[in-house]
Amino acid sequence: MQFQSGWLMAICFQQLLVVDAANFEERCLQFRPQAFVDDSQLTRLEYLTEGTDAVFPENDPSCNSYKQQVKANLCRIGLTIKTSERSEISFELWLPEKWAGKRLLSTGNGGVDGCIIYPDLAYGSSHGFATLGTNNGHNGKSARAMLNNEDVVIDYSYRALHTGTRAGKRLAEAFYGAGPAYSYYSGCSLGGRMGIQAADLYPDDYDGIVAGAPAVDFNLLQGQRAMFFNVTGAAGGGSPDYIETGTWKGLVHDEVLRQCDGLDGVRDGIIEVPSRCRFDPGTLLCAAATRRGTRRGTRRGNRPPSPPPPQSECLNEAQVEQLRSIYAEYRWPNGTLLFPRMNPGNEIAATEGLLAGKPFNYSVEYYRYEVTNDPSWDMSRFSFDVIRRGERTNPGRIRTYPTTLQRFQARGGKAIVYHGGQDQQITSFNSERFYERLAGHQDQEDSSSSSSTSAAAAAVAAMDGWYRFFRIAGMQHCGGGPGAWVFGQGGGVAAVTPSTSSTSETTGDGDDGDGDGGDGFDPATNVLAAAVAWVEGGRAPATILGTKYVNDSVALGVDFQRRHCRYPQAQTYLGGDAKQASSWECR
Ligand SMILES: [Ca+2]
Repeated sequence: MQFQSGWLMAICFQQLLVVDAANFEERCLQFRPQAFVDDSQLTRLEYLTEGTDAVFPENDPSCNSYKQQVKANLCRIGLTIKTSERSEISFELWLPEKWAGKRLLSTGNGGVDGCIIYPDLAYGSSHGFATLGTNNGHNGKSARAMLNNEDVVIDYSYRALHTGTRAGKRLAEAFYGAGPAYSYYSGCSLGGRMGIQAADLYPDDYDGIVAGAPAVDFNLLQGQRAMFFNVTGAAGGGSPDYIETGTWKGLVHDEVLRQCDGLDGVRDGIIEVPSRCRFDPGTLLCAAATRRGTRRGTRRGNRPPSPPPPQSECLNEAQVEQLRSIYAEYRWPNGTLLFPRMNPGNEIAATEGLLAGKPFNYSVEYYRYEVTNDPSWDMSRFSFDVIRRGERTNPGRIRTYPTTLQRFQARGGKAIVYHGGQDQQITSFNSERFYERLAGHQDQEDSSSSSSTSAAAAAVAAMDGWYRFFRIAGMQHCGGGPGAWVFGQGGGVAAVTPSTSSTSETTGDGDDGDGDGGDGFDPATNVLAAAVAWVEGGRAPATILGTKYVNDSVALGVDFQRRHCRYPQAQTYLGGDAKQASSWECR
């Protein structure tokens, strides 16, 4: 074990709060959380031991989750908390017996959910965080509860999280006898947006925020995601030029990789720097075949023209035009940008959603229950007008596209943002754009600088002090994909991060000193540990070493690791074995 993190060791040995098991169980069962939170009702109070299941049979069936194995001894608290006369949240707080570092972790939600992400509660509490989650103000995976109820929309936008966080801090203080020393947030997708929104509206809520694939500029994002269906047409024979799923996964994906995979020097299915990939679908046009068929038909007169070649080999002009629209920036009729372009290389996963030839469910729910309050709204009514309406009404202030997070920055908050380069739900180019937006509003210390290059460098340096954005090459939406996508961004496989000391890669970071070393909670490989090291020790992450397991199975062992670069640095291949992290460098 290394002791370079002595500062943290010292803090943690002081603050690690351990109560003997019998006392802890008794204290848990005698605790009256509802006495400490206004307008709350107790729904669950139990002591759970490591390895047993937390069950939640009342969870909405659409959440498709009824139990979660806990990974530490803990006190599980469930409350409902009223947020207005016509809205409430379901709230869970898992208080571990070993409260490492007196830390609180709030977790986010996804999509248009109403589902507590229990694997994240298990993950946080396994590392000693008092960890909370809420149902974000409604139950299940539909936004129907928002119909004509702005309070439910407000909960979904920001109030459920803020209410839960406030309750979590209060309850931790009441239970442990001392309030949290540090508060963190971790969430992805809608949850990434929730983290950014919290930094904007409630900058004191968190010291450290880990925000993945944030759904910022939310109203226009919903418009952009709705658009794909109108371009692809309907699956199942509904549209003559519909591109079949098999064609997307085969012909189109292969051609994207043929054009772009090798740009980084290694053909491995990973497009390291997506901004360098400008996919040209023109190569897929059945031009030669079509012309041959036409000539033959004309010259020989009485012989029918050849049938068009199958879609698995090439595409007709309408289909190629379709691809041009899909891979292009989405623009308003006047040509200004509405939303950045889709990530090339995401096709295999995108056929499950944006490219499925079906209306994109999250967008439909948003227009029905948040924008128009009309449950009969469907994609036949989709237009630039309804996108404008969403942007104008900005339901529940959900837009989340600030030009600055100055208050969060000023109070010393740290944000780590990550986004997969082959994301099939929210384009990573949106996170690049958001970084530039924030960077453009940095106060420049050297205002006399006449060089735009040095001004840009100064802006990046200023951003590095509080906001770092990591492009996760080859990752899909929040996880999965051909890249090294495991780095502690959430529960499940993503939580199983190896320690640097247990791999061939040694960066000198060693154990993070959280008192339970050797569990992989290492700032070099784990983004949540990196946030802790940054907030509590001032050690900002330069890179994040991601891990790819063989077939994404932890049991099969590590396939390879790669360091993810912080924007605007880009992954650069140096040569040698591409599966060695040392064969790459961020420049
Ligand atoms: Ca590559």
